[in-house]
Amino acid sequence: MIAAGVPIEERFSRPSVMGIVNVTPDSFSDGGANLDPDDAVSTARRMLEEGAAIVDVGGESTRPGATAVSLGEELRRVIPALEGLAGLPVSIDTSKADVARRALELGAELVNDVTALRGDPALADVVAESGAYLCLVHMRGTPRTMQTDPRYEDVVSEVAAFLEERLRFAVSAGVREERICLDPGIGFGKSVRHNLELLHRLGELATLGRPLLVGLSRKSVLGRVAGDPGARTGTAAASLGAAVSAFERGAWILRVHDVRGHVEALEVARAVAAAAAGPRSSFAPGSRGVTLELRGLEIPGRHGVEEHELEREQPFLYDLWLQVSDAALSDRIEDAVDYRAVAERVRAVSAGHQYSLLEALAAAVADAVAAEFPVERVRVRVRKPRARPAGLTLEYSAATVERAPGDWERGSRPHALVRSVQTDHGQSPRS
Ligand code: HH2
Repeated sequence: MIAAGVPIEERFSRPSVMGIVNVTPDSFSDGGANLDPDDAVSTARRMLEEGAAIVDVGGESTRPGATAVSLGEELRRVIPALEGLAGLPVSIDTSKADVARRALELGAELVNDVTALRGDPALADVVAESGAYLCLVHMRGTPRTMQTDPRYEDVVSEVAAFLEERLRFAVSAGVREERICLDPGIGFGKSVRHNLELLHRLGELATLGRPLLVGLSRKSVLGRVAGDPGARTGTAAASLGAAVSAFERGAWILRVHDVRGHVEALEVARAVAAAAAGPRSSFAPGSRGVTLELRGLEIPGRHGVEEHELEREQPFLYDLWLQVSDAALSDRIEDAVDYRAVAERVRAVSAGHQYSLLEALAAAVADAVAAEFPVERVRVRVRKPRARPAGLTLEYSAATVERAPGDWERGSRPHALVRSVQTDHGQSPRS
């Protein structure tokens, strides 16, 4: 089931729903409901019919206070369900390498690890070797202890620093960055206030540059906000409100129990966002045609706001995604977009003007490609790899712009993304 080479943001359109199937006796909300593999399989199939993009099968509860289950017991729970779901889009919610390995062999395409590769030293290799998608989750402590007086100086920057460190770790272990999503871990070692603040400032986590998966569904924070200080769960209605709020703040995938309601609520939220923003991305599964990629096209240029940048060339890296129509599948270069001509056009745009802003440079390239090549849509990312703003170390700064032919006349605007800022003190200031 693993879609080779497709970045996670192309595999899952935004927003996507992940249905929760806990093959456990003790999960905080659906414990026992899907312990029988036949029940798990029919719940999962129903969720997929209702519009879930994937179902997350788990054999170990991670609710506060839960005790760990043995490898044998976890395998006994999930394997029959995974066998019954062969050929369908499945994620495995586990921290154990052996469970993940078996699940991937049975067709799972994503490993959802609430320990963010800290639980089992062998898991990183299993994910890297399989090419599976990976979700890295923030958790303070272990499920048994995590809700005992959790404290943070600034929960958002601490969660961001943790996720950034785990992202680097996963990449250094061989997992491709484009296959990873990040999750703030709602309820994993956080008070009600921490959870709400994380949700409110979710956009700051989006600056890490990876899609965000968020699990709020039926969690106790919702019941507590609704007025019951001892609540262990929240309602389905509260979950929908929270999911829409998370989507509006940047969430990409929502992990939920009540699929149909979430799909409907998020569809409305998506339509509202699309109406506000004008023409939007159609780089999504299900869109017709083919996406061509040119990655890391290096062209030196004199762009920037500092004087030395205008005087001396520095490298700029261009990534282009070109959505072309089925007509380009005739296997004749005359019908297709010729990479060489596109690369030459990018070089000419760069040479033709000195741009102060990466956004302007990316927009100029995107406008030129959308106007002059037979594309349905183009996304251009321009990266400046060696910038050192105010003495800080920056892995790169980048601007991403999408255009369809004629978009610029309708006034669509570029958006910029600045990622992985590290000070000399190793902290991560976020804008
Ligand atoms: N929450 C739970 C379990 N897995 N995975 C991700 N990525 N994000 C989450 O927020 C998350 C998760 C806990 O919820 P649930 O699976 O419903 O309950 P339990 O752990 O008791 O089985």
